[in-house]
Amino acid sequence: MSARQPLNFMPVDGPLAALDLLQVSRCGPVLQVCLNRPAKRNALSDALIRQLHTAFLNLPQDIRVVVLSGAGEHFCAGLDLAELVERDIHGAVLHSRSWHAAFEAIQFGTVPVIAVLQGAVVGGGLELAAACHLRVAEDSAYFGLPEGQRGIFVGGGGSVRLPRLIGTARMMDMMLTGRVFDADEGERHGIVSYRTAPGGGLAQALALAEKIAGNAPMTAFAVMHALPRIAEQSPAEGLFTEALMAAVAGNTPEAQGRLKAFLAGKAAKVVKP
Ligand code: 1HE
Repeated sequence: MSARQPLNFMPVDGPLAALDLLQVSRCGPVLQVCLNRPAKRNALSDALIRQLHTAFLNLPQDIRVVVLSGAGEHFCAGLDLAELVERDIHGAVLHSRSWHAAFEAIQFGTVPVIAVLQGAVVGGGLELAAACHLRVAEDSAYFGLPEGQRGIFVGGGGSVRLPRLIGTARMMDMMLTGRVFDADEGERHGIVSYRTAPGGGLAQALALAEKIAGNAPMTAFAVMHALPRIAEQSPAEGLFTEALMAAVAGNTPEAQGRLKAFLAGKAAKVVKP
């Protein structure tokens, strides 16, 4: 972890500092939340899920982007299998719902979240990555859903988010055959938004975070909250929701200021890559 941590990240105070399974630090408007159970490959225990939920419900108000990472060689080995045994049916439903609540706080929280992925991104780890808004993968990353082999099913929102990301047929293949995708395949299939060399994930995520932090907060809100909902609506409803969201976003003082700046020749043009 320390090799990946730029020097200008500072520890945080308050409730986030008390979370012993996460390492939370900040650099200006960017908060880094790092899963910190490397000895267990960042497996998601009940306590770690609770701490993730707490972290995303208590983001400092001046934070504009979160970078979610995992300490060590692997992003996350998924559900802590040591805790799976001895759970009755009611307990299992509540357990899955606790993941849903925590991951909802990520996907539909206050700021965009960029996941930095290396090594294993499997089972619940892939479900967690799917709840984030962008995914940066180092070359070492690989993606699997070993639930099929373990005799269980996804329970962290994977059946809702992953088909939308990679397609139902591909998810069926992963769960039925244990197929694992490497970073190239993950990129081709839509899991990975950006690829980097080993050790480059955090720097890439920070460069993206800087761009995102420069956006108008209402635009970030519209992208996070309106866009996925519109995608689930009928075209007629979607267009109506879009019109309302566009009117709200366009009438903020910040939008007005940005439009005037462009017209005065004071804002960046769109540049061909
Ligand atoms: C664990 C877990 C875990 C590692 N729960 N303890 N997830 C899986 O089925 C993936 C299971 N894990 C693995 O396949 C491998 O551990 C990895 C490929 C992730 C990493 O391999 P490696 O060789 O680097 O580590 P390791 O030696 O296998 O594991 C190191 C330790 O972490 C070891 O414990 P130790 O006490 O013997 O040192 C492992 O037991 C422990 N460990 N992964 C508990 N997952 C809401 S539903 C979601 C459903 C799912 O996520 S199912 C998928 C579960």
